[in-house]
Amino acid sequence: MSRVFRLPDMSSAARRGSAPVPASRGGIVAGFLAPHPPHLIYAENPPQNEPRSTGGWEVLRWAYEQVRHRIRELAPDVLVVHAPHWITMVGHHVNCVPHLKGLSVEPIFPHLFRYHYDFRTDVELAEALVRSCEANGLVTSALREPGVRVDYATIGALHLANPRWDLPVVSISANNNPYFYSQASLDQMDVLGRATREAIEATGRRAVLLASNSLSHRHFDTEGDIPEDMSRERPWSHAQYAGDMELLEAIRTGPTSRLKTLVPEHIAKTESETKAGSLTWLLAALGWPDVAGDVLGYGTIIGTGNAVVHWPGGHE
Ligand code: 2X7
Ligand code: FE2
Repeated sequence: MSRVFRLPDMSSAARRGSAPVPASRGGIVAGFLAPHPPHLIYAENPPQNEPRSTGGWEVLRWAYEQVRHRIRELAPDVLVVHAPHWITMVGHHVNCVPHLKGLSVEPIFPHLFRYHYDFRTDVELAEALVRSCEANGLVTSALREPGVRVDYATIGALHLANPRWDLPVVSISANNNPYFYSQASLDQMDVLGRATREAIEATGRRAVLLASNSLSHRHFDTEGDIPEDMSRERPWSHAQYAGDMELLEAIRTGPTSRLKTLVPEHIAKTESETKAGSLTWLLAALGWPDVAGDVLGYGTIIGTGNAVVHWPGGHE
């Protein structure tokens, strides 16, 4: 048997001005590139997810074990996540609902991901982020309506980084127009990153940031009798793989300022999901630090490239 799939295309919108928010004692203690494909949670068989598997995609899941260990060592107050499948057409939205509980279903892979979530928002930081975005000139909206279903890219990164769900969360949407993509959109993520850092510092939080993005994003559109059949798993093309390796080599050697030009180039070569802006947001929030990223793992998922990467924050 084989199934046919289409992944959604993602892009984003235009840039506005900026104004600073005063800083205090908190800060970003780490940032992770934290890809969310539902296959990883499916493979792990957590009690929250309805489908059952026999495993698969182990190397990426082992990388996430290191992420969990590092987050525990850092003992942050909050996880802040930017995810490409919470798409908002007008402005950057911040989820300010105190308690999120419900069922998140992956629309293309419902046989892999039907996840029962139940977690808390750090409302004070979420509201501070809304104000900081506005002060930085971004079109911004606070989601305060309870009951809106949380997307699988937000849940995926959060579960994989912290399956205990014992930290509050601030979740940010991807301001995307799927019919428009330009450098200006990524420039706006630079402003969003700065606004995020300022809100974290103003509220005194020690925060870990999660950029919920896959890399190369062309993918196969069929799967085998069991989705975790790893004999079918390989890069969609050599060019996609080579594009990912070029980016990861630059990440591994640093400095991150090189990524300002390399990320858009990588998007043009590989249709990378980073065009939704999460990675640029993360690096901007970290202040484009003069360091290398620690690549903890790389693997393909239905042909897409996925890397788990750790960047240190300035406040360990
Ligand atoms: O959302 C995704 C993705 N980014 C990559 C691969 C497979 C499924 O979903
Ligand atoms: Fe995705």
